[in-house]
Amino acid sequence: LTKKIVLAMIAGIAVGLLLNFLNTSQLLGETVSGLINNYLTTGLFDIVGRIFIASLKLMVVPLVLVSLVCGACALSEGSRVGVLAGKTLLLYLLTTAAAITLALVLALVIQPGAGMEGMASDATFDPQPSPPLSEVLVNIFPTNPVDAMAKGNMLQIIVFALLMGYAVSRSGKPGQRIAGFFNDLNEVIMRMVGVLMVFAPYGVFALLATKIAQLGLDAIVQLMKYFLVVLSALLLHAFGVYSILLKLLSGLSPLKLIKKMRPAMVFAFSTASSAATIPVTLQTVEKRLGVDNKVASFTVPLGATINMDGTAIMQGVATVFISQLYGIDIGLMGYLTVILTATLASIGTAGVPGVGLIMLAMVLQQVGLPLEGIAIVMGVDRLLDMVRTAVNITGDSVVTAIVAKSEGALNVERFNDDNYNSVVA
Ligand code: DAS
Repeated sequence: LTKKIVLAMIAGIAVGLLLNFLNTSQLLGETVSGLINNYLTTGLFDIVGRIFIASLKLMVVPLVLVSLVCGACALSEGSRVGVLAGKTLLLYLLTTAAAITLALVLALVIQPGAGMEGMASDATFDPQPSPPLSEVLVNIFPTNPVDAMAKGNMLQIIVFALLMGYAVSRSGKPGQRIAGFFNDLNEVIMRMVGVLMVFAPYGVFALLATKIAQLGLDAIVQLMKYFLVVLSALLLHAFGVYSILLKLLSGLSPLKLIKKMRPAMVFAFSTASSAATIPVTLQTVEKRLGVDNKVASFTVPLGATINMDGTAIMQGVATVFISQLYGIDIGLMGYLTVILTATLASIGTAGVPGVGLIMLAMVLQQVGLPLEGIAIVMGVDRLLDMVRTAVNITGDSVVTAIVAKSEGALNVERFNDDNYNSVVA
């Protein structure tokens, strides 16, 4: 299945570029291009792509709730929830802070916005209101679990599932019956995810063909320097920082992790949504990296929601780029504020497409930079969103492996076993 998914990704990008070329070059004339656009790009491919994302999102809430109740129940037997949560949160925040620092340094050295002041003139942007931090913290606690599930409020579902799992493990016989029920239900839900994965190659192909056909590459040409600085920071972080961290803190092989996480990375790239990719990330870290469910069921949904290193990288570069465009130097204190704001801002926003830009508005506001700058970077943001979402979930899986190994909840043989390559059971 993995080979098919990677092939589907490549085919999707190729077809997308072809459709974009046919559309912009009008090689086949106005009418034929119009037909292709209506019946393929915004027709069949768009429909298949949207159905694919919907099918993934369908499984997120039931999977996160059930697997986290099972995980919390197993964990609290060993009364390790607190230690596990502490380690996970600390690593998530540290990796995000490291990501944005790397991005700021790279952008300050390469100066992507220098000499491009002209672009700053006619940009306009009306910001979405961003919630104050206090609101974000209060909002983590659900007032109604059904409402939290209906809205897919991941942090609230995590809090409720942790509480329920803990209570189940402390309820004697009734608790054992409930734990048994949730464990069985978890098996069934994982199987449902497996069934949906069969359609994945078609979904990945359609999603990418539509996106690339509509995006095209001209926006990148205009913002080439900005695009390349973000891209190189993402790659440096994913293959450099994560590799060092994994090796240092767990002794595990970074190459094996990256190779085994490919399906989840392709899903994240195609959907540009960490939340929608949760079912695949969860399955991949459990079935391929050998991480025990009691750890993965906690660290993966949490990571998809609060750990967005790729997003923090885009924000770091975009802040420097915009400050250069407008000739405003925010100084060292400004950059320290950016690191703090972007790291904390990533906690309050879900992993869905484009959330990075909303958070960018929050960061720019904090340091007094004009939000109009967002309108300039928006053109290439869709493509960068796909890459940074893949980095986001890679960060989730690295921290998951480190924490699992430190908790003795990682099957090292399976992690090192190259043959174990099934994405789903
Ligand atoms: N697309 C977001 C995610 O799902 C990241 C972003 O918008 O920056 O992680």
